Amino acid sequence: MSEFKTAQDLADAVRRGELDRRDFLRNSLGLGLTLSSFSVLGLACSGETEAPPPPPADPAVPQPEPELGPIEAELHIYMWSDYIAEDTVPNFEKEFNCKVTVDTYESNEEMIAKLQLGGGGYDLVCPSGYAVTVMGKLGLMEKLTRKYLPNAANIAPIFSKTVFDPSDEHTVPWQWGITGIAYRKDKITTPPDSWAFFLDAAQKGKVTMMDDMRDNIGAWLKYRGKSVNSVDPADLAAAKADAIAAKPNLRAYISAPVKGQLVAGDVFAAQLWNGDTMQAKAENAEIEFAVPKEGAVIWCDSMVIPKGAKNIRAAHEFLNYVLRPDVGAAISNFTGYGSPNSAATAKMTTPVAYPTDEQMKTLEYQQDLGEGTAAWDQLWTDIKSA
Ligand code: N2P
Repeated sequence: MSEFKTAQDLADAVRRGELDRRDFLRNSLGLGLTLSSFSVLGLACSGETEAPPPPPADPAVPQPEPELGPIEAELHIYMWSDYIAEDTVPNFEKEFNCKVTVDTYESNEEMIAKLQLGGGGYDLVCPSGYAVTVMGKLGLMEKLTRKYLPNAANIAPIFSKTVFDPSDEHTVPWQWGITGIAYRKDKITTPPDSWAFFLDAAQKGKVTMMDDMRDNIGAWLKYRGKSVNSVDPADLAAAKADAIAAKPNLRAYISAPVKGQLVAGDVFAAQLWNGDTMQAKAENAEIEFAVPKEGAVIWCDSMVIPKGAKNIRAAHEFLNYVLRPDVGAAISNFTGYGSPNSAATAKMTTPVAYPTDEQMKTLEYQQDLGEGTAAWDQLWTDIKSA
């Protein structure tokens, strides 16, 4: 017999904690309840009657990806300047009925600092490889939902499963390039073939180097045959001495915006990326690009969704859109950089060829400096204030 008239009364008593396990079972049997009735009433069943727990998810078996919901009406992008074709955004806005804003930055450090301050409300940002590692450590990235990126099949294998994103969880590669020297061949008799060019007082006031800690100090490390990722105090001291020795010759520390000064002839040579150099050359055919014999930085920038982004579906649609062969080709035709998208490269008028193994011997990808970052930050402050 049961002290309770109905199964619901019994369930309520259990929820109030008024019954121990023996009383619960006795009363349930008295009411003629079966095992399945317990779950209908929302009661857990314990002891001999307990069902085995579900097996833990096997990490080797991919879990289903989340549904993202419909595309939002807006998208906010934060990226390097002059890094997208003029019609990429307007065409996307029209096709997807989504309003896009694009803000620009001139260095990875500037972008990361803004995200760390919680600023911007951005849905996509464009870090270089080492900066993806930094962003990962700082918890600044959302995971991609790859089922919304079918066009990722167009990405060349060399730009997939990279050291900075081994499972392709966070990044879609954007453009790759090299940091070398842009120069006016009509103003400089011998093409610059060494970073020593910036130490030559004959260039005083007519040359610039980049306002970018990694590229600038990296160049001086290369000059002395060291890695662009060195954190060795002796290597850094030598780089500092060279950077300070070059400083009286420099008109400014300036990155992408130097293009106008090269075109106008106010600057004869500038440390610059290859693609930006090609953009300047499109306006003045006297501009050429050189890679110093000691070597240089090669990089690949990627798009990632920053933590807390609001327009996640729109971000995925934009990434999938730029991965179309014709859209990717138009972007690289404008920027002058290499496309990591093989289907896009095949459609380009003058594709930028990835360096040969021989050329790669002097080129180097940047890595996160880890605990050495503080020493580099200090070095850069010392150089700029010297
Ligand atoms: C954009 C160049 C960005 C390249 N103008 C930096 N990795």
